[in-house]
Amino acid sequence: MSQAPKTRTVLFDHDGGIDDLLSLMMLLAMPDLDLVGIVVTPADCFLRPAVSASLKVLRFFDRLDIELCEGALHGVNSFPRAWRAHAYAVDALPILNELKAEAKSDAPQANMLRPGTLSAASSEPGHKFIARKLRQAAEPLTILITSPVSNLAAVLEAEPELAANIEEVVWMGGALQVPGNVSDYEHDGSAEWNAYWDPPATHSLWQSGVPLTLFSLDSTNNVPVTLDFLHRLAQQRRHPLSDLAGQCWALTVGTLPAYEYTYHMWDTLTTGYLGGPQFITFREVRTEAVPHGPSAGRIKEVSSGGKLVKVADHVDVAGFHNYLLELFRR
Ligand code: AGV
Ligand code: CA
Repeated sequence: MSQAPKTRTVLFDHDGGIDDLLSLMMLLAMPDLDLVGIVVTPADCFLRPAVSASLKVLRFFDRLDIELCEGALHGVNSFPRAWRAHAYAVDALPILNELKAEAKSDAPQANMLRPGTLSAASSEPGHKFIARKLRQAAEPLTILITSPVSNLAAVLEAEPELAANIEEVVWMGGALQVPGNVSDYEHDGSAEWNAYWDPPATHSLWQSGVPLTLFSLDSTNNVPVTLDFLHRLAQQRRHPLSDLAGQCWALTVGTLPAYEYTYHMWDTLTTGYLGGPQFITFREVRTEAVPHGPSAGRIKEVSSGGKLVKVADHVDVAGFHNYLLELFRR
């Protein structure tokens, strides 16, 4: 429980949800972390506003030098369209649309941020980008995935030897001892959405040798977005990053009761592990991923065989909240 955060070089694959964009802010605020690339996967988002919002977050941190690519692979089970639309609101937040004097920036992506010219920074498809970054890596990379795993699964299917250049895959996905969050025709509800978008890709990643740390719903169920936390964040909104984060979380408060009433810190807990591992305990578990059928996307514990993964278990919620509040004061 007491290890200090490691210095890491990180590739981030996210899918443009509100907590994905909050995760991007966290990574950019973490001192001991080198973010070397971003892929925006068209899963729980519409790609154009999600890419645009991501670039605006990079601009907010004056980090438009970080390469960003679009995911080109698609899963078989589309996310609910109302969820996919969340990035439009983040993209429209005034705090991300203030063209400050330094927008003269000669960074290559700066012109992408003017109305009417919004597009991705690079035309390289996300999975090719990840493969290239792994091939070129001088030291093993951490791959943080807060979206489905389609890109990494494709990379490792094509070039399994690249697994040697991965220090750790940290993924928000799955539900082991708790119900899933998918509610869909022809499905039994045992899967979590990131695993369900592309069950064959999830299954494929499970056949690979990469070290995997999993933030399933078992751990993220501990961290609903509470009004008490949002109130504390509001008290420090003189810090622009706290103001921005608070506005993003405020968008989640009205989440449709027809699905699940509460928005959780799914991706932000997962991302927080990179900077504050001391707030989380883990257990080692053998697991399998179901590729097809009524339990498609389910990740289940098995007593023998399967893939040995490190699964987040208990969360020191108060400690994690304090850590987030401190991070957003930067
Ligand atoms: O299943 C959690 C994943 C996380 O990566 N996403 C949201 C997070 O980005 C899907 C999801 C589950 N419930 C949702 C989701 C909800 N109520 N709104 C939006 N997305
Ligand atoms: Ca996500």
